[in-house]
Amino acid sequence: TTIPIPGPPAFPIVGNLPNIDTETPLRSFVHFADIYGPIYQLRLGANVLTFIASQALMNEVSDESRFSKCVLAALVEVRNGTHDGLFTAYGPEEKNWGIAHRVLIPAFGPVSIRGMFDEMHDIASQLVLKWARHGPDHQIQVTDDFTRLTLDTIALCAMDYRFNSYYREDMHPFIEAMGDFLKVSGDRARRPPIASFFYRDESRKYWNDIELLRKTSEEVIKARRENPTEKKDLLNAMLNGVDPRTGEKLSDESVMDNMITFLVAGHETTSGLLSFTFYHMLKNPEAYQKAQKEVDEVIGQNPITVEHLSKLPYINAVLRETLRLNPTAPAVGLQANEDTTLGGKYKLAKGDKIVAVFPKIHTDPLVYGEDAEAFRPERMLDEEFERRNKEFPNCWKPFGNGMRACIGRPFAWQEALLVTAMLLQYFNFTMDDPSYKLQLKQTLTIKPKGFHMRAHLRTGMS
Ligand code: MNH
Repeated sequence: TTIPIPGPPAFPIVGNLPNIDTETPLRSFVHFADIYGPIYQLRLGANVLTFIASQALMNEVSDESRFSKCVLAALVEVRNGTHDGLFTAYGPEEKNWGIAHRVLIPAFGPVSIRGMFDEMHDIASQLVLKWARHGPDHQIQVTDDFTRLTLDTIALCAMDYRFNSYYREDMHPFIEAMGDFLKVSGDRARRPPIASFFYRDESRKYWNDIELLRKTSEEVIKARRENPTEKKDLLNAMLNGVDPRTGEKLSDESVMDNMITFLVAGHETTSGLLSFTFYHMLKNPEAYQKAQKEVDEVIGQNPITVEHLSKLPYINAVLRETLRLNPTAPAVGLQANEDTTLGGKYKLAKGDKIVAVFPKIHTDPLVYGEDAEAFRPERMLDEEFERRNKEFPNCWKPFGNGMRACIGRPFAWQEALLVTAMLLQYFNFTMDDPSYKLQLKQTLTIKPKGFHMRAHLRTGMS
């Protein structure tokens, strides 16, 4: 026997839209889980969505024979700029997804990512210099400076392009256009299509921004074709790679779609991860001290190398614990492949849409116990991490699932380890406002809002 999925009553026409916090929808999704439990339903516009908020249900929807990724809400709008690029493709039924996936998997493999270490280090050094020169009286805009870092890093590593974000106050026109494009994509997703009539100016700028993103990408491709290099970057992989299955190469359109995709998918999430990492370390001095001690013992005052990165188990655990509590891509969309039953008693029809709410799944008390809400990196050290993942499969999913999981994970991990270690090596950080209370800023991703810190150069590191 099946029972109906619970949820708040819907208003006529608008459904549950009035129940949703417009600035931070995630807050409402967490709130409803607290009221209705690990599964509930909301009607948002034309969509009826089933939200899941426990490890058991996450484990069930991770079965790729029963469920697959669904492009939902803001992602549908982002498709206006990235089409069937990896992140916004509907799935293997779009041929370009398969070609790009197979060509790019090796390009994001451990060997290629290690080869990007020097360029990652180049940008990280620019950040260190900036904070060192500004000195301890400077109030650091944490997420802004980490966003400069992640954007400059992905652009340099992916296509040998320098935004030079640390050498300008404003943002590069490409970054400006991308930021506005993402913001408006989110806004568009939150209103009915009919409203577009009232947003003509916004709409004109939106499509112009997309045009600018595509024109710039086209120029980068053209420049590379005119001046070919042997560099093993993502652009060369995309231009020269041949799909082993079909024997086809990526079309120029597909290269452009994926170039924009890497910049979109590859910067906010990692920037948010670094921001939350420093927030948690400053709120948890014991964890901060252990992390700094690890850096001092493993690297000391020597220049950091790629070999050091695999010898930082505690910082590795800090990053995992940060993404557990603050998964910067906080939710993903799924759909049922066939009519099915979820959790043994909730009926879903083929095509029914599901939203996995990671902050709740990641704090399931059945998995993480009494202190599930606490920041305790020790629980994420390899041995316990692996034991838990065996006992509770799919309990930690900040990079998504299966064949649609994050292709950039090794890239993000190397970058986050390098930057965290280097910053701890060079500086002592303090919270700008010790009474700061975490608030989220939500776009496609989440970041800590209004989080500032100060950087004091450590002795011997000037
Ligand atoms: Mn990333 C997919 C999280 C860094 C490129 N990424 C995903 C998904 C999650 C995710 C979750 C699955 C989305 C979905 O199911 O709809 N990604 C992250 C996090 C970080 C991150 C938490 C950093 C921390 N991602 C990066 C970086 C890049 C990147 C860096 C690029 C260099 N991510 C992608 C791409 C996809 C993706 C591309 C889509 C893969 C596919 O579906 O084929």
